[in-house]
Amino acid sequence: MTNLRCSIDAKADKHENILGVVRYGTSSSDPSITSGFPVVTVHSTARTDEEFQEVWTTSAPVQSDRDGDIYYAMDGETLFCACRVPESATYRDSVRAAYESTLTLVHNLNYPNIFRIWNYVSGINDRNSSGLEIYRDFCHGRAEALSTMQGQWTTRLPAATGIGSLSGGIVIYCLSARTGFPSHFENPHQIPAYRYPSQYGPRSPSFARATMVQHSPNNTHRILYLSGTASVVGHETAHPGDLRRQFVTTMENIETLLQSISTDTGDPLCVNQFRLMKVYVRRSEDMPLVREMLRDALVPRTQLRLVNADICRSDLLLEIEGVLDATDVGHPPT
Ligand code: 3EB
Repeated sequence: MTNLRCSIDAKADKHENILGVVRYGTSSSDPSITSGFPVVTVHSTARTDEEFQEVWTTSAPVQSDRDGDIYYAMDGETLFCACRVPESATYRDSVRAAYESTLTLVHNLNYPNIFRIWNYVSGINDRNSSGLEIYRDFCHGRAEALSTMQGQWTTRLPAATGIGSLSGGIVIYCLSARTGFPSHFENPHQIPAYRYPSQYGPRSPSFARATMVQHSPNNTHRILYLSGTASVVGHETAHPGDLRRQFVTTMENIETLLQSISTDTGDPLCVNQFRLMKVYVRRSEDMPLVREMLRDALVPRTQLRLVNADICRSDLLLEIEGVLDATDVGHPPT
């Protein structure tokens, strides 16, 4: 086992073992291998003062390469891979192909347990050339590919984020484990996304609400990857148009989920264990209020970034994802 870590704005120092760097910046560009590690760019902002990067490092030496359009790096236990689906009139076929290639690659490299996926979709709430919302078009192709996974595929779906970006088509990056024993969790107050009714599109979104992974020997280092979480109760949007209430419901969803996972696993989990939190806010004018509400909810060691982005449902104003250290007791540092 190796020690996987994520930091925001850490210098991507080539003396470290870097599995991947995700730049949230002012333009889109193709993924690449740069200085020996994959770099992928999400066009998330028009403002240079809002740029940041997410750096995934590990305790073991890394090998990187590319296979077709997929750029990847691996350390013997964790595989980071990234690709970009170019801007297109419809996405179903190209997204299905990208996901199929990713599934084939993780299988061939023998890192078969995908535990976290991010999808940044430009024009997510716009319509494709057939009049279908781009997010729904994307979900269609994703579900077609993931449903080919062996066994009961819905029980193997990892934590995910599906969110808007400003340009560049669809950027997909994921983390997959050789062992890691990922376990996936659902929120008792939310219908599993893969069972959302057909009013939300031809195929349901394919993800679990959270995934727990063991990143060290003897089960001593467990990390919880929280999917994008929003103000959805059952399958419906709660409090459309009301930012404060959506924030409260989103935090309640996170707390309910953490409580339920605690009961299942015996790991006491709470919001103090967030090491990293990314918060997507639809309207830029809401960002100061969101920042203020979060200040009261978080401990200082949580690395926090707010991103002005469209959310996959046009009535959602905010979405929160993060990484929690499940083996930390969760008390604020003294
Ligand atoms: C929701 O609860 C909000 O399509 O990958 C959250 C996380 C959402 C991931 C995805 C969508 C996705 O349905 C939307």
